[in-house]
Amino acid sequence: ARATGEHRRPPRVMILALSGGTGGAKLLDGLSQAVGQADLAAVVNTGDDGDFYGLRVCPDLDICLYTLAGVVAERGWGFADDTFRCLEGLQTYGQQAWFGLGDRDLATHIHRTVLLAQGCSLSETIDDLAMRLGVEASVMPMTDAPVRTRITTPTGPKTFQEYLVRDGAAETIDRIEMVGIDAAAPAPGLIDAIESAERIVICPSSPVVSIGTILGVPGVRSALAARRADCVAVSPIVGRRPVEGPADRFLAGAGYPECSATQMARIYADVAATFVLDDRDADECAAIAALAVEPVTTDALMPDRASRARLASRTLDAVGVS
Ligand code: FO1
Repeated sequence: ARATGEHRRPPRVMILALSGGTGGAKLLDGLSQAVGQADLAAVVNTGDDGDFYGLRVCPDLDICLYTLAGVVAERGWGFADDTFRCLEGLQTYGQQAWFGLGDRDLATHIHRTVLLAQGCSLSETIDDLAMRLGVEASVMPMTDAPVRTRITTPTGPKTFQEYLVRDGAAETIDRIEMVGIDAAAPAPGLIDAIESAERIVICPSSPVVSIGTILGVPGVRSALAARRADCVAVSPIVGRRPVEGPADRFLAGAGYPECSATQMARIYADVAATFVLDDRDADECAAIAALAVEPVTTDALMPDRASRARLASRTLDAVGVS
């Protein structure tokens, strides 16, 4: 198999979304319900990527692809109804098996690794996976270069997945680094997509280790800042707590003093002129407005597919798309 990219239409991106894994993918699903996949593009964090048993695994990209393909498991990652026979076998052979790679999911990583070995770029492999999974939205990695998030705790440096999954995000963080980011170029088409999108949505993913990593790719933050008026960010923090994952630990590890919607709006103030936050945090609107960011309140939780579509519509409405 070779990635052809033949299914790609000429880019006519209407909505460009910046996303990490689970929380971001839920809003991507909402956006795809609101505008249709043909008018949706997503740029996705690759700092969580890693190699397991010689296979390239791209958790955030796969979560976004599986969600848009309608095959994601209920828990938000991996394939629905997957089995773990291969992982059990690996355990029998004394291999580490703390990262939950299901049998069907492994086919994705094997196929991607085969394509990479044939000389395809990461973008080409994602195009191919998207086409074969029936995803019509344009999904791209933030970069084709290897960028890896390194988390240093009192017990030493770890990969992102070692910190989050193997060690359960139990430790405080001393340092967060995006190894390789200074030498990384934006993925082909990314800067064009930022320049030509009608509106840009920053999904409710971690501002440090998901969106922060995308913004750290040289050239991305400044391209986005030029589109500030058309860019809206959605808060991943509700009631001073992360909706999912240990975003508070990552914020503290990156040196941000508080975990609040206002802190999110402050982090994005140079790139997003509009900020969607939860009704419960309406008392923060004045502080957000003081940043020259327009606060828009709504129910920002997404417990089901209908609420994803509703939040997506409200978010687009906040930047004049109805
Ligand atoms: N998250 C877990 O909490 N435990 C796992 O075993 C796990 C396996 C896994 C396999 C493939 C994949 O694409 C994602 C997976 N995730 C797992 C999710 C992932 O660790 C994180 O949610 C993202 O990296 C954060 O966005």
